[in-house]
This record gives sequence, C-alpha cells and structure tokens, in this order.
Amino acid sequence: MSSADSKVVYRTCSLCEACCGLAIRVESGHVTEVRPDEDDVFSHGYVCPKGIAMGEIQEDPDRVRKPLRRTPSGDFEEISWDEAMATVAERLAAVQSKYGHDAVGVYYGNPIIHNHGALSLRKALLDVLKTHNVFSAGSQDTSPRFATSYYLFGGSLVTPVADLDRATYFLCIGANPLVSNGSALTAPNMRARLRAIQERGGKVVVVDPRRTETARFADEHVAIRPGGDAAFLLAMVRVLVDRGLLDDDFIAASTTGWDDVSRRIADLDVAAASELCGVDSATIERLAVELVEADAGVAYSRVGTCNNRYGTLASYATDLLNIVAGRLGRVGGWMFPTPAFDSTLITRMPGSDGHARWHSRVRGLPETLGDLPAACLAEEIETEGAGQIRAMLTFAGNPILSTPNGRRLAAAFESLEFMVSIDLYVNETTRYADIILPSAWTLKDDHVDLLVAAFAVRDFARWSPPVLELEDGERSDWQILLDLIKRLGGGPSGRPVVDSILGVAERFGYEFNPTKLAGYLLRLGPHGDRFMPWSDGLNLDKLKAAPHGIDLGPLRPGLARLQHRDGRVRLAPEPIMKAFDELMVELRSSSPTDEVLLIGRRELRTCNSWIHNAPSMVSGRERCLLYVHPEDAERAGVADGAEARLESKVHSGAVRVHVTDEMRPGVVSLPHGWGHATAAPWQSIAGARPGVSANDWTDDQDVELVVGQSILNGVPVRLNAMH
Ligand SMILES: Nc1nc2c(c(=O)[nH]1)N[C@H]1C(S)=C(S)[C@@H](COP(=O)(O)OP(=O)(O)OC[C@H]3O[C@@H](n4cnc5c(=O)[nH]c(N)nc54)[C@H](O)[C@@H]3O)O[C@H]1N2
Ligand SMILES: Nc1nc2c(c(=O)[nH]1)N[C@H]1C(S)=C(S)[C@@H](COP(=O)(O)OP(=O)(O)OC[C@H]3O[C@@H](n4cnc5c(=O)[nH]c(N)nc54)[C@H](O)[C@@H]3O)O[C@H]1N2
Ligand code: SF4
Ligand SMILES: [Mo]
Repeated sequence: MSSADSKVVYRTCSLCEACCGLAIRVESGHVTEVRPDEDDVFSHGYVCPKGIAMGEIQEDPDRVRKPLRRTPSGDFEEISWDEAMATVAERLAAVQSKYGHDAVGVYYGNPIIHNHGALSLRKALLDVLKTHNVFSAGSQDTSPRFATSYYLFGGSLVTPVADLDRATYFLCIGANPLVSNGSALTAPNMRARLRAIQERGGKVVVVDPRRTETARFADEHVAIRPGGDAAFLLAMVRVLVDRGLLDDDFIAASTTGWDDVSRRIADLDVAAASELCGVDSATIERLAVELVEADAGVAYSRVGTCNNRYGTLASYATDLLNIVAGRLGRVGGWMFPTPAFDSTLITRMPGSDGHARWHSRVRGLPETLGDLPAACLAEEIETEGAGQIRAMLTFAGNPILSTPNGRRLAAAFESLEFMVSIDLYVNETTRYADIILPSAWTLKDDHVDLLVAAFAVRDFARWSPPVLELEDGERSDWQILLDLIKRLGGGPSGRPVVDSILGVAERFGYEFNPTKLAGYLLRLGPHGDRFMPWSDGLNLDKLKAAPHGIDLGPLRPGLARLQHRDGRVRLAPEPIMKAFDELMVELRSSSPTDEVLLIGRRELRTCNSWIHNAPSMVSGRERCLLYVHPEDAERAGVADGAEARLESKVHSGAVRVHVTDEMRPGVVSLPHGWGHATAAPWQSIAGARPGVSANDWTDDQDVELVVGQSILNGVPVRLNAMH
C-alpha cells in the first residue's frame, strides 16, 4: 500500500528488554500496522505478539489523553495542563513546606527503564524534591542484582550477561526466557539462540519449581524448591572446591576475598543444601562438573531467584560459581557488555551509585541505587511522625498490583493528602491520584536504549525516530517532568552550576532535550567518536543514518569494565557474607517447611500489569489461574477449573485452579499483574476479564536479607476448596 501520507517507521520495541526492531506503518496520523523489521541488525525480524500490539495500545480509546482531576465522587474530570501542573507543583510544595522534604514519596515503575527522556530527568526531579522516600520496581526485580554488581564489580550497572551466542552449556536458574524474552539478558529470539546452543552440541538446563516453557524446551529440568537457589549454587561451588576444579589462576590474579569465602564454603554441607533446595546431591554434583567441563559453560539467574529470602545471596552465588569456574569475562561465559550509550558514565558520578547509604524510617531497610524497598512504602505512609509520607508522585508504575500486600498499599494511598500520577491509564493505582498527567507515550517521542542495551548479548546501537507527531495538548513524559521540575524551582540537570548555565543558554534559545544528552553519552562512550566526527566512532547522526541499527560485534572478553580501582572482583563483601552466614545457620538448624509455597508466573501476552486493555492481549482462554500439582489439588479437594480459597498471612480470597503436573508438588503458581476489577470503570476490556492480583497474597513485612527485596516467590499459603 502506498499513499501520500502513508509511511513506515523503523523503531525499537520498548515493551520488554529484548529491544526488537519493529516496522510501523502510519497512515493519516494513526498506526495501522506493526510488523517485524526484517533488516534489523539485532533482532533480524523476530518479534513477539506484544510488539505487534503496540498499535492497539497507541490507539486505545480508554487511554487518558487530557489531564484529569479526581472529583469528590471518585470519578475524574478533564482540566487544562496549566491548571493541572500548577496544582501539582503547589500541592507538593505545600506538603513539603509543612512537613519537610521526606513527606513527598516517589514511585518509579518499570517502563522508565525504556524511557531515556524520563531517565535523564530522574536526578533533577529527586534533587529538587530532596526526598529520601524514593521507591521503584527494582525491589520487585533487580535490586539484588544491582547490589551484587555494586559490591563485586564496583558499579550497580556493571552486570555480566550470559554470552548466549557462544556458550555451549547454559544453566538457567529462576528465569523463563522463552516467555519473558529475557531479563538482564537482552537477546531477541531466545528460542533460536537456545536451539543454537543445542545445535552446537551444547546443553540447556533449567532450574525452576515449574516445568516452564523454557524447561520443556531444555535438555534437562531441575525442579528446585522455591528459595533454594543460594544453597543450590553455593553447594555447586563446594563441589568444585572438593574436586579441585577451581580456576585457581583466575581467582589469584583477578579477585580478592576468596579466603573469606572458601572458609564458609568449606563449612557448607552439600547434603544439607540438597535437603533445603530439594535437589538431590548427585544432581548438584553432576551439574557442577558439567558446567565446568563444558567448552563454554555459563550460569544465569533472574527474577525467580531474586524475589525471595536469599535473593542477593543467590545473585552473588551465580556470579561466584561463574567466577571460580573461570567463566567471568571469557568467551561463551559470563561477560560484560560494552554498551554504546554508557549508562555507567552517569552512575560513576559522585553520589549516584551505592547501597545502604540511607535507610527507611520505620523498618530501617536500606536503599539500593537510590531506591528504598517498596515493601516499606505502605508503612511509611501510615506511620505518624517526622518523615511520614503525606503525598505521592507515581511515574509509570502500578504498585498496587506489583508490590507486596497491594491491598494495604491501596488503603495507604487513600489516606494521602495529595497524589499525582504520570501514566497512560486510570488504573488500580492511579485511581487514587488527585491529578493524573497523561503521557503521550513512547511512539510520539524518539527513542534510544540508555539502559537495557547494557545487558545485551551483542553490542549494538540504534536511534528510533518518533512514529507519530505530538498533537496540540499532548506532552511527552520528559516534557511533563521538566515542567514540574522547573515549577518546583529546579533545573534540567539537577546540578545547580550546570542548571544555571543551561538557564542562561535557554535565554539564548538552547532548549534542554534528553536525546542531546544521550548523544553526549554516546560520543563519550566506548564506541563514541569523542567529538571527532571524522573518526570511526559513533554519534547520533551516524545512528540516524542507520535506521535498522548498527551492530557493534560480539561481547569483548576481559574485565575492562570493572570499576574497583585495583581492577579485581571483591568476592567477600560484608553484607553478602552476613546473608551467607544466615543461610549457614538455616542449613544447620531447620528442616524445610512442608507448607504450600506460592510463586509467580509470566504469560506471553502480558507486560506486568498494564496491557490487558489491548483486545489481542486478553483474547482466548483465561490465564489468571493458580497452577496446582495433582497431589496438592487432591489434598485440598479442588478440581481443575474450579474456584478454590487461597489463604496467606495477609489475605484470603478465591482463585480459579488449573491442575497440572508441571508444578513441583507443594508449589502453586499465580501470575502477577491481574486484578483489574477496581479499574473496570476506566478500562473496559481489562475490567471485563479482571482476574485476581497475586500481590494481594504476598506479605510486605517479610523481606529479603540484604536489600529488603520483596519476597514474591515462596510465599507460604493454604489451599482449600470453596464452601
Ligand atoms: N510476557 C512477559 N514478558 C515479560 C514480562 C511480563 O510481564 N510478561 N515482564 C518483564 C519483566 S519486568 C521482567 S523483570 C522479566 C523477567 O523475566 P524472568 O526473569 O525470565 O522472569 P519470569 O518469567 O517471571 O521467570 C521466573 C521463573 O522463576 C521461577 N521461580 C519462582 N521462584 C523460584 C525460585 O525460588 N527459584 C527458582 N530457581 N525459580 C523460581 C518461576 O517459576 C518462573 O518460571 O520479564 C519481562 N518480560
Ligand atoms: N508477585 C509478583 N509481583 C511482581 C513480579 C513478580 O514476578 N511477581 N515482578 C515484578 C517486576 S519484575 C516488575 S518490573 C514490577 C513492575 O511493576 P510496576 O512498574 O509498578 O508496574 P507495571 O505493571 O510495569 O506498570 C507500568 C505502569 O506504567 C504505565 N506506563 C506504561 N508506559 C508508560 C510510559 O511510557 N509513560 C508513563 N508515564 N507511563 C507508562 C502503565 O499504564 C502502568 O500503569 O512488578 C513486579 N511485581
Ligand atoms: S520480545 Fe519484547 S521487545 Fe520484542 S517484540 Fe516482544 S515485547 Fe517487544
Ligand atoms: Mo521487571
């Protein structure tokens, strides 16, 4: 088809970390078709059904398009941008002048990681708000990974990834990449990449309490008990020690602290670890030997291992296993990407990175990379005293569905003096906002991967143009944030000297633009032109001339990305060793619980909580089901397809059950991000198939040991027939 106002725009999909290239057809100002970009240098024509649904989300008639004000009846009315922005600035400032800076809380949701505009203003907003009460999706996701990287490698964003395309043995723990498309592992078309490992004569092993889509594809599935990963992985290290299979040269040349660690490992009893993790000792031993004896073995772990009691220790143990097996920085192993847009240039700035530099007021939980654990958000709102949160700003987040004990948080939000949400929808969270500021959304802005390309299995760079123009009355996220920052008395950089220069510059017609800023990171980064446009290095103009992206080659071997001054990995950071010691106490003392444990699940056509109003994402069979092993179903007296009562410490409610032997006995699985009944007035399609929220059952008072990660996997529950 061709017509004067029809065009195809090549564009990175920003719905998940895989960064697939899309070819989006636009006609008369509307998205009419989304297809894979066959020529994309990174995804080579791969996309999943979500990428194709970008058009539906763009055109969704239920999206919020104008600023809204909550009315006394709990409904919303449209107001002008000027009135909305003035109200927000005035109310936030009033709360802070009455109660102090910490009285305003901020929650950043997951989509910010794909939003270079909002990311580049994060510091400026927090500098002007001067609050310690900052929360994010990190404590449901990556905080254990960040803290581990911070301690071991010197920077939270210095994160190794599995060199999938050259590995011959892939041990995949607590991740389901065939469905999630990878997390902290940016690699479109996982199926093809895993198949290629097998075709090279290699092996894929999945460690997961559920026989997942990835486990079924793999050569071997190990049905571990939830929360058992740290014990499992550290026992593997013990096996390597016992059998003399360590890479002693690497440990001596490139690490410090091994003595501290090896002393603990020597005390770790493989049989006790086996008992705790529910994997027999022979399997632990065989897998350890297989990993180290493979030509190119690598262990990888993600969300399933992070969101439980030993989340940071398990992330650490993944690194430790790769390190002592000699796989860090080696081809086909656990390697550091060299991203074109080098986000570590930002986190290297003084005060930008760290862990436990301050703590939450009520429970004393530590910050990680600037964020406090969301598990303590409700109590910080409810508990009176200096520093109590009285007003909230949520940006691209839905914490009522995505953080533990969502019902308690909902009641806390209801009690706030003021709340503002920057979002696309009125949903389970934003319905509590006094003002909703609508984002025009990603397709109306240009796009660069400031963050997630730092986890890519190949180095690459892309710039995507806007697909659609901003219309009158529409604003991008960064424009909303910048306006708010200025109204609160701040500037675009958050650094007073720079801001005053920028202020002068603005008078001379220079306007802040986040893509310009990203352009500097690109030019200064490892693939950049260092401001010498005649060189081979990259700049934005070169990216703009390559609509399908620029491939920058396979991951580079070595440890050049390490940020500790001595260039070595620190193997024995104190906070993680403390968690190790606690695990040792548990290994010695307790016998594993025989309670039923609840874990999570991702489904192919979900994006956490927020794309269920796109018709193609909710068609077909019901997916918000509790998966239960036949033995547990029989014990509880519940049949396949029936409703059952699920009870945890914080909630009791009905769920529909699917009986399947893909579950490990004693473990039940419910996907998160459902539970849309309260959003039904504003989201007709999501509201019609609401499901229930898994985080009604998870407990905000029970957190992980090092970073205060939410425990969303391995939650003790009881299952009974409905009466
Ligand atoms: N389709 C889809 N894709 C997504 C998302 C989505 O919502 N839907 N969300 C995106 C986001 S934000 C992220 S962070 C990534 C996450 O991507 P992944 O890290 O791959 O996360 P999950 O798919 O949830 O897989 C986690 C696995 O851990 C298992 N598990 C649970 N508890 C334990 C445990 O204690 N030990 C072990 N070993 N395994 C356990 C679960 O059964 C599950 O199969 O996915 C992204 N991609
Ligand atoms: N039980 C359980 N809970 C979990 C998980 C689990 O595995 N189990 N996984 C956790 C993980 S990994 C994550 S990342 C979190 C996610 O938790 P959150 O980030 O809190 O939730 P999302 O569902 O991603 O909600 C994103 C929100 O941003 C809005 N939005 C989307 N795009 C944009 C945009 O471009 N601009 C603006 N302004 N708004 C936008 C959407 O409408 C939606 O309201 O959930 C976590 N919760
Ligand atoms: S895999 Fe992720 S990046 Fe690729 S099309 Fe699907 S949602 Fe988009
Ligand atoms: Mo996530």
